[in-house]
Amino acid sequence: MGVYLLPSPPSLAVVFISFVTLSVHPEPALAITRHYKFDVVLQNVTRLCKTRSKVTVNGKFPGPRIVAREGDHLLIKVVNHVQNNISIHWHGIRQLRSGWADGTAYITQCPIRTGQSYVYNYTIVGQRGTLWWHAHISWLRATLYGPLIILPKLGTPYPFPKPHREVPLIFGEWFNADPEAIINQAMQTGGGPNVSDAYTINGFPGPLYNCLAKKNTFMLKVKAGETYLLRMINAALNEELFFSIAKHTLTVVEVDAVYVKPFDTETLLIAPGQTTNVLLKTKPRHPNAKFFMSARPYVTGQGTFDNSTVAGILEYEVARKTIQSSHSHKKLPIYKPNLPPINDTSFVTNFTSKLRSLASAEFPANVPLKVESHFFFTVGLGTNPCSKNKTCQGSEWNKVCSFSQ
Ligand SMILES: [Cu+2]
Repeated sequence: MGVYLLPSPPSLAVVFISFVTLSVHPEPALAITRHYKFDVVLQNVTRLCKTRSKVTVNGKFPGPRIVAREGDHLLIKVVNHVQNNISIHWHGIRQLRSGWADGTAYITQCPIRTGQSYVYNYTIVGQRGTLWWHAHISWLRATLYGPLIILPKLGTPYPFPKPHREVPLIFGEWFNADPEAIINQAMQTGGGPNVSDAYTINGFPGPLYNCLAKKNTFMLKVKAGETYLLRMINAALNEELFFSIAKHTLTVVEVDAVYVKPFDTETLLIAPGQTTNVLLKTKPRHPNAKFFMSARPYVTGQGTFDNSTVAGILEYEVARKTIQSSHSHKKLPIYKPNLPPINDTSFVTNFTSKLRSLASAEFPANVPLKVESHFFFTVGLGTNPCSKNKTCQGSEWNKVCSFSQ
């Protein structure tokens, strides 16, 4: 059972360091340098009642979170203790004048080899919100991922009510098999890769899968009458996901580390790689019920995919004085949300059309209003003919070889 809460910012250490910086320089320079160390190691992880050795950062699944402020400088030392080549990508960071720290293997850097290390060195410029980090080589991102949280500059409030607590919610996929073996097989046959065995929330598949172990479900404990900021990240490998919390409304306030015009929704859609911050206002009084927080894929194409539902549980804390009362142990009912049908494109179109810039004085929408050039985009899927005497599994028995745009 995982309870996963962010400490309320700012931490004392940050305040202290910033104060020292402030008193040395005549100009207020509130940014600081933050150091992290990522040891990439194998770790036994038990999910779906099965224990598997997985590639992790610091033995954690999902990996540790990075918390920084806008303007801060990050120094992250990644040490590779496993047999795979590794690189870590800082998803969504603009990397202004630090492209070599982007972490895309064979594009901006050679991967880190076994026994070697690399220090990612970059400054967060003009960005604040929820991003994430993940391995950027082969399918190692199946288990190597974690939140990258950028708080506003010290003393700068959010453009929405200050939440009581902040909670990262990361969606992922769990494979009982070794994800590297799955993608290697797909590369050889030219077919689609085998699908995952479960989706996860903060690494946990939840009670709808065939494993009733208590440690299989993410629990979020909340107080009545408070506002929570859920920092949602879709770290699933390929699937877009619908998400909803039974009998609760979510207010979308930020997408991909950009503030948006707040809007209320019962359900949201989050694409792989995307992040979405929502405010969750809890019920004014203890509801004597628990609530599923569920996600399942939105799919319209052909091909196989994991058609299952992950659920975490939203649970209200009981006030101290009622804990000893006789009915505190009674079984509470659990409500489940109604998610849209798997191919509900009209829901998706309606939802995405609600995403609008905040367009405030502080965060204006300075976009070009005059169209000067028109572009024609095409999207295609390439196939190679299957070589003689070989069996291929791509469309029309060819090998799927590329995706082009
Ligand atoms: Cu990415």
